[in-house]
Amino acid sequence: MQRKFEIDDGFIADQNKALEKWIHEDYEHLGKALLRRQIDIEDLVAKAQSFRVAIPSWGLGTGGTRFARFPGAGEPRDVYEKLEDCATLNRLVRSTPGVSLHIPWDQPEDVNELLSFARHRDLFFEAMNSNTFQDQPAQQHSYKFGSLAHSDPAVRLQAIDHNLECIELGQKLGSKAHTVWIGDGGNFPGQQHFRKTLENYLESMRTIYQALPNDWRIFIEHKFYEPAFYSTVINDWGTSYYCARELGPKAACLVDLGHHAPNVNIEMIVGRLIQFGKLGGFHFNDSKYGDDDLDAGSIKPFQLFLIFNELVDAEQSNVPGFDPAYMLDQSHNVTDPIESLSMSAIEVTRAYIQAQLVDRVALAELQDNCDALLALSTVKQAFITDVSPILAVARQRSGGALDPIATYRASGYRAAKAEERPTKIEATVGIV
Ligand code: AOS
Ligand code: ZN
Ligand code: ZN
Repeated sequence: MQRKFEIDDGFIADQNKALEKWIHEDYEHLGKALLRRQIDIEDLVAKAQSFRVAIPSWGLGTGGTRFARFPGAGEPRDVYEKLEDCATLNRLVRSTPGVSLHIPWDQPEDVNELLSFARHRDLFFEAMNSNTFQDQPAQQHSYKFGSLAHSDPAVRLQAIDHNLECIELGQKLGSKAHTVWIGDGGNFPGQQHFRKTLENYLESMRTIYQALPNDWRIFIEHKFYEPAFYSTVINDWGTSYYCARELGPKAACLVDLGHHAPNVNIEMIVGRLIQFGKLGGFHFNDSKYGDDDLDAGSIKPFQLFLIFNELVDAEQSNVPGFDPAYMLDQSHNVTDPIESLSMSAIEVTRAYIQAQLVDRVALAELQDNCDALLALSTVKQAFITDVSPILAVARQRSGGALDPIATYRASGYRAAKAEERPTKIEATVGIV
């Protein structure tokens, strides 16, 4: 077999040498500043080192829009090449060993081969994802008018079976969760009966839930529009919460940051789901208008921080059953996916570490005393603290890069992959 190009640990260590002095100087300075706030910087490094966010297999390729897709040279052509890129990403940032697969896009011919391919690269499999929003070749029934919520029981059955196959495959791969996002909905008023379609969905999900192993969780991902433009069956967190409750303890809600109406207070939804014991996980990304699937923290970093403020608060107060799955869900149209995913992994970790800086004892007192201004500034103080040296040192101590993007570019990885992976001509456009 042809030897594939890899970024090795030695190369990363060499690249780190040039930056080490300055970063460690900044780290020392930050350590002193944090000590004045009774915060031990070493604790934060340990937290950053243990933070994990899973990579969506579909995020490794160039996404595209409804209008066009501009394939990037050297992009992965199959699940193995996606895993190669995931391994590279994880080598650089050391916080992304989990991969979330999408079936049938990533359907392996040989499950054991895929498993050992991943293990050899220190990767493992996070939540499985089903796909009943697209028709596949040779599929008996079309999902044009829905899947799990379709009016025709035969279509529903086909969609149920597909989800069961995903769970079965996931069990072989060591996954412990299944995410269900459906495209079901209507484009026009009157097209769908709201109550009937939700009842159909629930009936289908009950069958899937019954097949779920006891140590698994099923995540319900809501979305308020697209591909249906008038109504969606699982449109918001309220509907998602209702369904998760109806199904049982293994079902929980997944929050994709791009799946809410503009200006919705997402951190508050997160707080509510924590309180109700139904926060299953996240698809982190960012957006300006809709489900833009932009890099995490690129548009609204304060929102990302406020979400983590809720998560860290729950973590520190030991909320029973609190164990959300963190995943990215992005689509890259104009950037190299490995670079964008590195940035996002770093930004999500940044928000997590910044949220650790909130003085929660002081905040609780300010809240009790109705001191709105100082409560805000307590939260803001954490957000404006530049924790970059903590993130860099954490990566370095785990064997990763002080500057992942510079190291990646210096390695020539993408150019090497362009040689190894001659592009397939693809006419497809768009990814959701
Ligand atoms: C769709 O908008 C959702 O975000 C899903 O998570 C979807 O499965 C994923 O984006 C892959 O297409
Ligand atoms: Zn998503
Ligand atoms: Zn989405």
